Amino acid sequence: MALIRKESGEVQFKVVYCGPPRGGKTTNLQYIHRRLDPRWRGDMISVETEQNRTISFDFLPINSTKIAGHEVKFQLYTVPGQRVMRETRRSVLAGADAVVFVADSDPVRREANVEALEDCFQCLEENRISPKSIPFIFQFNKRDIPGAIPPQELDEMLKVSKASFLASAASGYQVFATLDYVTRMILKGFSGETVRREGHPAALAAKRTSSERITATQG
Ligand SMILES: Nc1nc2c(ncn2[C@@H]2O[C@H](COP(=O)(O)OP(=O)(O)OP(=O)(O)O)[C@@H](O)[C@H]2O)c(=O)[nH]1
Ligand SMILES: [Mg+2]
Repeated sequence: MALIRKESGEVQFKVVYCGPPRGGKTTNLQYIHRRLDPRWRGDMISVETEQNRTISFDFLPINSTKIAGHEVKFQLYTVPGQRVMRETRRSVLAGADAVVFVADSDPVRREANVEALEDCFQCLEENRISPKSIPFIFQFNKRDIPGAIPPQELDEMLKVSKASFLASAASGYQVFATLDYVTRMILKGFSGETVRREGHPAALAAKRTSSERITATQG
């Protein structure tokens, strides 16, 4: 649920990237961090093992513009995909305003996708969040893999009835499109009206990326 800071009028929304182990959740946030101008984002915090596995979560705060007099911030989180990290997944999903489910298009990951989706739904319900009550967006990642699972099959397997994003997070393809969409869905629900495209940092970054005027930023 959106956190509204009364003193500053700031509104924070929590977006959680879920999905099977090694599906590309962290890669999504790393790309956003690299490409977004530091004025629009904070530092990324990751807790990893030596093998780059997320053992706790990744966290990346990004800023938006003022909406209806409120300073809007999005807090992006990833859950750790490993089966044994379920308790952490449940904690990270507490208070989620939206979920991006990063499915793995690798043909050998069919079962892992289904298992992760069921786990994600259960974790939300244990936090008293109905998956239908929040924006729940599907990103089919790793489309660059030879023999990638056809999108229609992923739709059926994961019972996806809405639009999904075909992405390659490793190259950044559709990473900002996914983020842009999910933040718009949140804001639509919040303000009751569609946000003007010009004022939205994710949209701005995506525009710059497509015209190749953005340069990678570190920090
Ligand atoms: N080929 C390909 N590889 C990718 C893509 N996205 C991510 N990867 C690779 O997949 C591996 C796992 O990516 P991560 O982002 O760490 O996956 P994760 O979902 O955060 O994994 P956990 O934290 O263990 O749950 C890494 O080696 C990435 O480079 C993609 O679009 N295509
Ligand atoms: Mg990770």
